[in-house]
Amino acid sequence: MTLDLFPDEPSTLPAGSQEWLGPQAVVLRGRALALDRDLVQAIDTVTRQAPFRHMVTPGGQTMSVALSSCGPLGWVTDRRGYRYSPVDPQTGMPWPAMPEVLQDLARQAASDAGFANFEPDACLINCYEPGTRMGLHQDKDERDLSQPIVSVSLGIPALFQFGGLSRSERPARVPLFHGDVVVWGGVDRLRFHGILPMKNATHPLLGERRINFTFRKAG
Ligand code: MD3
Ligand code: FE
Repeated sequence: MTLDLFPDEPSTLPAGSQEWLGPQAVVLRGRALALDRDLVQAIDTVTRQAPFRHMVTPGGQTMSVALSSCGPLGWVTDRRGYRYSPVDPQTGMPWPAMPEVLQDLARQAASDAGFANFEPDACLINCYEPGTRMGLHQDKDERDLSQPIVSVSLGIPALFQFGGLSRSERPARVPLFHGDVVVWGGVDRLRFHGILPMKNATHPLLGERRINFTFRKAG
């Protein structure tokens, strides 16, 4: 028999491997695995204060993905548009503080990927259930687009779409698993991207959910 050193990861994608999706976009497989329990604790702490909610886009569509945020700025959308806000519109309170475990992970991962001194001021937390999706979009609401974005995936797997600088370019499909971290910056920062409709699955820590953190320097 063979010993499974990485029971949470498919054997073809060993924890610790790096996959470059572009000149300045890299998947760090399993980079957050050892922290997973602390990260789940951080989700609970944040979402007790700023519960997951389904926001409405300027076009009037309710998002299938539920969102929360922590840190000095949070991302919000309503009929008036997309923006970063220092307060949670649902409570009128500042967003919860960014837990240290999240801040440290984001800084470390950015630095591993070649982006020194990343200081995120916004952490969006997306919650996906089976059937939910995030359509192709660009992230361009941040003030300084020279700053990277760090993303951390937990829970059930997703198929990520990684496109080009125009919507018409056919996107590549990249599976993202529990514990994967991705860093995007520089020439890859404005690529169109999305998440295909989530398949049914269950994860031992998170049940029928996928949680994705994205760390940004928004202000
Ligand atoms: C590529 N979230 O919150 S994270 C988002 O898995 C978002 O929840 C997806 O897209 C998710 O805006 C994907 C990966 C990601 C984030 C930002 C990017 C990929 C990116 C910015 C530029 C290019
Ligand atoms: Fe995005």
